[in-house]
Parts: sequence; structure tokens; C-alpha cells
Amino acid sequence: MENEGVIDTWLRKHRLLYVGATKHPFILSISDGTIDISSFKTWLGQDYIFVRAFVPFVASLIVKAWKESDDRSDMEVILGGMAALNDELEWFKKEAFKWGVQLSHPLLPHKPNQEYCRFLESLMSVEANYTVAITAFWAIEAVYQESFALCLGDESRTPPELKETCQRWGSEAFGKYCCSLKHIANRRLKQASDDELKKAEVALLTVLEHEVEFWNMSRSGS
Ligand code: HMH
Repeated sequence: MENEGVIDTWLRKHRLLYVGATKHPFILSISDGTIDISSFKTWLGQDYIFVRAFVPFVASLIVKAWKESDDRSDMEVILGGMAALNDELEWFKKEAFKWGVQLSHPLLPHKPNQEYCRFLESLMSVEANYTVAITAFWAIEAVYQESFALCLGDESRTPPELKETCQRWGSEAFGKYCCSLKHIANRRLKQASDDELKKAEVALLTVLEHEVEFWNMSRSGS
């Protein structure tokens, strides 16, 4: 396909892993209504920790976009994502209170979460490449978008008390934002060197693997 971007080519190549991350049993259990609420609570607490680490990652992307991007609108799109994270952290606190989940001490990241956050940190360094980091950023957001959108479909039996969570990432607005990120990543990848392309593809795979582990962790509670 002439107009197909690099990302769609990679998603086709790594389809099984992508499906594993976006249609994980944890998500399927939300959408069919069989979710064990203790798994949801584990996910909620752990994702709050993840999102806190995600903020400096997005901040580092704003710096990279400002320094390196050939398109001014990149920074505005990323800044919009950052603004949404401000809201998101407040939402986590409210939601945690609702479910009786303790977000302060002694909430500690489980190993898969720690490893995922460490990966984010590696992409935050000044040496980390903008194209590679924006590709990872898109993948991180897209997995949640696709996963939670599944829980909002007509066929889904998502428990009403989890609808708001699914709406956060599964909404059309979040979908549009992910499209903007994909557009930026594809534009950069089109001009990238072979070395950058290789690294960006590895970063995409690494995100998908971490996402699968994150769902596994939420499901098993450890
Ligand atoms: C683990 N991946 C994880 N948490 C999130 N909140 C997102 C992606 C999307 O922001």
C-alpha cells in the first residue's frame, strides 16, 4: 500500500504481540463483566504509579519536540497530552478513594511496573532519540486506547462502575489524540535513518511486551 505508514507495516508484522497487548484477558474480563474487582484495584494503584512516571517522560518529549522537531504542531499535540495527564492524576485519586485503594504509602510498584518505568526513564535521557521516543509514546497511548475502546463496544458487558475508566482511554477524543501522535511518529519514521528505524521498531515491541506484563501483573495481583 502506497500510503501506508511505517507503523501500520510494523503492526502487521507484529500482529500477534499487538493483539496480545490490546485484547488481553484482563481487558476481556472487563468487557465481558467477569472481572475480579481485586484485579481492578491492583491495576488502579499500579497505573497511578505508572502515570506519575509517565509525566516526566512526556515532559522530556516536549523538550525533544521543541529542540528537534521540524513541525511546530508536534509540541502542541504533546502539550495537550500533558494537560490531560494533569487531569488524569486527579482522576486516579478520586477513583482510588471510591474503591478504597490506598495511593500513598505503602503503595509500591510491582516488578513489571518497575521495569516499565525504567524503560521510560531510558527514553527520557538527552541522548535518547526523538523519533524513537515518540514512536514509543504513540504505542503506550494506543494500547490503552484500543484496549478500553473494546470495553465500550455494543457487545460489551462492562460493569457500569467501570465505564468511566474505559471512557477515559476508550473515548473518541482520546482516539483522535492517538491518531495525531501516530501521524507525528509516521512522519518522523519516513525520514529516519536505518539505525533510527531499527531502534524505533524495537521500542515499539518493548512497549507491547511491557503492556502485556502490566496486564498480567494486574490480573494476578503481583
Ligand atoms: C501501563 N500504559 C499503562 N498505563 C497507562 N496509563 C497508559 C499506558 C496510557 O496512558
